[in-house]
Amino acid sequence: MKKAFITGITGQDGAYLAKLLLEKGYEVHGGVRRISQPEITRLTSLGIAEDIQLHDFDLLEQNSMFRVIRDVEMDEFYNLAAQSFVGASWELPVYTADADGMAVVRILDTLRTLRPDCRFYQASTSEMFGLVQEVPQTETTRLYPRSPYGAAKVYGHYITMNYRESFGLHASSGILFNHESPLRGKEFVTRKITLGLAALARGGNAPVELGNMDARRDWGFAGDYVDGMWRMLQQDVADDYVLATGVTTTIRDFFTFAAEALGMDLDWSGEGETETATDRKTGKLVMKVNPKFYRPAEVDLLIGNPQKAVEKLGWKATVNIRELASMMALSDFDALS
Ligand code: NAP
Ligand code: G4F
Repeated sequence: MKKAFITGITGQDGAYLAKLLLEKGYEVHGGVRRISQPEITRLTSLGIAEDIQLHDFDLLEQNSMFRVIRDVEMDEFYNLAAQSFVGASWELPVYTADADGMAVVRILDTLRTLRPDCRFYQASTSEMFGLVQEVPQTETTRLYPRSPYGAAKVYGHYITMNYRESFGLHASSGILFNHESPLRGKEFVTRKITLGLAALARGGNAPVELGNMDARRDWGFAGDYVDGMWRMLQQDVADDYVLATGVTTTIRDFFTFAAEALGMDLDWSGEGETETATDRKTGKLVMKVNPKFYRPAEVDLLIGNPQKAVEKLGWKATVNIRELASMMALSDFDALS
């Protein structure tokens, strides 16, 4: 039986990956940070909380890495933990650099010392492309991060390549474009939209307040993307791969798809800070712009080319943007019954 260790197991991707690995017969271990009450609701909602062995682990604490790598004797190490909210990274730039950048070398160097044959996955991100230098983005597109989060992740990405090339570690980076699900954190724009619309559909009156409606993202379903992570670690030779759908959508269109799934018929008006959406059926204001959600620097367009992953990993996104918006909106609507 193979053993896997997942940092960030309490997060969206950690929960889906843990479920996938359990289904494949792995013994699954995960790292949780020492807070008064570990948040394991995602593991509970997938029905796997009892099947996982949890260990104290903090990205900022080298000793916790030493202990888990020595004690768990894992075959595969998935580094999914991070300060993952781009918007917060301008307020927490040093913490973000430490958690999303420096922590990666802490893990890699401990693996190199204690467990050099363990396979390693790094959660790299399309946010590294930032002010995009090529459309669509591939594994070789020049990086131009636009946030402290993106800059920290660039370090994590390059140090993963560096340990592969310097010490022969089986270390791969997945450059994953945005992926969402009903388990997505509530501050990310897709989930914020589906939660807000579900509350409106249940009789609420508070419009969803959003920032930049023109940004475009390549959104897929998280369940597909964790399968891609696992596939990367099954290759004989470690490498880096883009996982994406190849389709890009504005925030406005995602909002429209989610609203339609809940039976709304939107009337859009205004632009920029005066943009609003009203549901023609009820006359309710359902969206207004609040400039407090604008970012100091924006990533305007992300669209990935997953060809390498399709050809080498046999990976493919299976959920399109309308299906994703509908899945999330209906899940939030049902949860409010
Ligand atoms: P998420 O839901 O925000 O989960 C983040 C996880 O990291 C949580 O389990 C959190 O634990 C843990 N964590 C945060 N700080 C920690 C610390 N100091 N020590 C130990 N654990 C810590 O993120 P996600 O969406 O699953 O994303 C997984 C990874 O992929 C992240 O590295 C993210 O940056 C990257 N990524 C995500 C996407 C995407 O679209 N989802 C795309 C590209 C890359 P708590 O439960 O204690 O908060
Ligand atoms: O949902 P978001 O916060 O995701 P973002 O910034 O793209 O980051 C996510 O994807 C990255 C992969 O590219 C991951 F690495 C990262 O960990 C995270 O999972 O924002 C998406 C877009 C942005 O352009 C933002 O300006 O939505 C825009 N937006 C507009 N109004 C908003 C809002 N974003 C948030 N969170 N909240 C708003 O009210």
